[in-house]
Amino acid sequence: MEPSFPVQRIVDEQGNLLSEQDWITKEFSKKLYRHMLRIRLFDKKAVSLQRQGRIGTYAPFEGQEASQVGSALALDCDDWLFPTYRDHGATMTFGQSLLHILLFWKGRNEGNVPTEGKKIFPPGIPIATQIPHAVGAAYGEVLKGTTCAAIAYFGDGATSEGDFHEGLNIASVVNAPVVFFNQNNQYAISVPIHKQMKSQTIAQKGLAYDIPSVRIDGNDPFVVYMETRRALKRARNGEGPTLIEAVTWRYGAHTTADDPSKYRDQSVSHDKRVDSDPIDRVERFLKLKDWYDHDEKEEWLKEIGVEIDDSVDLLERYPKADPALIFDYVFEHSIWPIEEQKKELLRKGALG
Ligand SMILES: Cc1ncc(C[n+]2csc(CCOP(=O)(O)OP(=O)(O)O)c2C)c(N)n1
Ligand SMILES: [Mg+2]
Repeated sequence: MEPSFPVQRIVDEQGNLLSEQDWITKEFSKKLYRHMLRIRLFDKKAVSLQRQGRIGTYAPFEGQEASQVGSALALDCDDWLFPTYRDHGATMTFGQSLLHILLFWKGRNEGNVPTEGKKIFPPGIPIATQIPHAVGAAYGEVLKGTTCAAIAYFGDGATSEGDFHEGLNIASVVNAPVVFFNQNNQYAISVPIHKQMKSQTIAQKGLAYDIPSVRIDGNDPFVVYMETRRALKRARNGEGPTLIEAVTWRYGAHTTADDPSKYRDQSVSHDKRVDSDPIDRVERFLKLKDWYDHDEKEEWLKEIGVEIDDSVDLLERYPKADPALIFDYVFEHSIWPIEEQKKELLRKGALG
C-alpha cells in the first residue's frame, strides 16, 4: 500500500522557512540551536570517554538532535518523560544533569534514580517496556485530576514489540494523556526497517488504535516542537494520545559495542551529515534570518565545554560504589538465590 502519511516539515535542509509561524522567534530559535550544540558536544565527549575506558558502553544519538531537543522543549516541567538508552539528549534538555547521565553509563545505581524534582524515568533498556509505563503514569495523572501528560520515546524497532501495541491500545481505550514519540532512525541495531516490517510508515500503526498520528521530518526541530506541543495540548484537553513518527538517522554505531560498517554503507551516513544535518539546518536558518552570531556561538561552545568538563570531574571524583549494591537492587525484596550469591562473594572477600 502507498504510505498515506507524507513527511511534514517547516524548515528545509537549506534553512528555508516553508510556512510562517508566529511562535518562531529569534530567542526561541537560538535556544533550540544552543540545546542542539550542547547535546552534540556531550554525545561526542561520551563516545570519547567510552573509548578511553572511563565509562562503560554508550549509545550515541548524533544525528537525532532535532528530534530530541524539539520534543523535550515542548514539555511542561511537570510532565513525565520516559526515555530509552538513546534519549539522554532529550533528558538533558528537560533538565537532567550531565553527571546523572554519566553515572548511568558508568553503571552506577545513582544514574538510575529519578532526578530530584523531575519526572524522568530511568532509560528503558528492554525494548518498548517504557511505553506501557508511560501510559500508566499518564492515566495516573488523570485519576489525580491534574493536567500533566507523559511522553514515551522509542525507536522504529520498538514498534514490532507487543508492549508498543498493548500500550497504544490501552492508551486509546482510557484516553490517556500520552505522546508516543517515535524516532524512526531506520535501523534496529543492524536491521534496516524494510527487513523488520512491511508497514510503509510507523505513523500508520496509530490508525489501528484510532490514535491521531503524524509523520514528520525528525531533523527539523521546528516541526518536531510544533507537533509535540500540539499533541501535548490535545492530551491536556482530555483528547487522549497522539503518535508522532519523527524520521531521522543516527550517524554512528548503535552503541559503542558495535561496528556499523559491518551492516551498512558508511557513505550513507556521511552524505546525510553533509546534506541533512539537523544542527547545520538550524544554523542556515539563523543565517537566512540574520539572527546568527558567530561570537555568541563560540562563547556557548566554551560554556558548554566547561559544563561537560566539570561533570566529568565530578564523575571521576564520585565516591566508590559498594559492590554489594548489585545484589541489593535486583528486586525490591531480595530472594534466597540472590542472598546466597551475595554471601558467597562476601565469604570470598570479593566484596570487601
Ligand atoms: C526486549 C528486547 N529485545 C531485544 C533487545 C536488544 N536490543 C537492544 S537495542 C535493539 C534495537 C532497537 O531498535 P530501535 O527500537 O529502532 O531503537 P534504536 O536503537 O534505533 O534507537 C535491540 C533489538 C532488547 N534490549 N530488549
Ligand atoms: Mg531505530
